[in-house]
Amino acid sequence: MRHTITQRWRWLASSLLWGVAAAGAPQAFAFSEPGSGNGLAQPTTEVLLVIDGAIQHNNAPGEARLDLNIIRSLPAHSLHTTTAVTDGVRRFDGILVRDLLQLVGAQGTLIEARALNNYNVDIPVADFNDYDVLLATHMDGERLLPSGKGPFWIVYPRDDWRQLQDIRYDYRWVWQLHRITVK
Ligand SMILES: Nc1nc2c(c(=O)[nH]1)N[C@H]1C(S)=C(S)[C@@H](COP(=O)(O)O)O[C@H]1N2
Ligand SMILES: [Mo]
Repeated sequence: MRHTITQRWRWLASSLLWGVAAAGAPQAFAFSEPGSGNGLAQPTTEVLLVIDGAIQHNNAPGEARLDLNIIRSLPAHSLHTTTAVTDGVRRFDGILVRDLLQLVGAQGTLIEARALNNYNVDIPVADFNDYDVLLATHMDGERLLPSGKGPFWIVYPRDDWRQLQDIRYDYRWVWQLHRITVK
């Protein structure tokens, strides 16, 4: 991406200001307050997923605000599976939910996954250790959009495991995911 001269100067000026603020008044600096930023990058584009609850790493008071850049910093993973709501085998791309939970230092045994349409469900964290469950960003190479199943869809490797071919797992396939609370 190309930036105008003005954008560059603005960036430089604000970097310098932040630098001075950090050097001059470290005690009063927001990022040094406990709970308002430890070890997690700040989002630089639209925040698409917020994780709160029992997490060790955050970038805002009590929560991790994640944009696509932060999410894409985790290893890419893909799987092929049929789903309950589409025809045939689909390819999904994204990241592993367990990598996401590790990124924020999740401590709990359950996650509450919440969707844009207010659907919500508790999912045992054990699922993500037992199976390569995806936080899917793409289906068949197309970005999942909020008007469909996006911005994120929790996708189980259903076709690889007989035990996942069950209604108890189907309702954990949360689409339009936008918030996770670790409990
Ligand atoms: N965002 C969102 N995700 C959701 C749902 C929902 O209503 N909204 N329904 C769940 C349920 S109950 C099931 S069984 C699966 C499959 O969806 P289906 O009810 O359309 O077959 O998606 C799950 N994910
Ligand atoms: Mo369902």
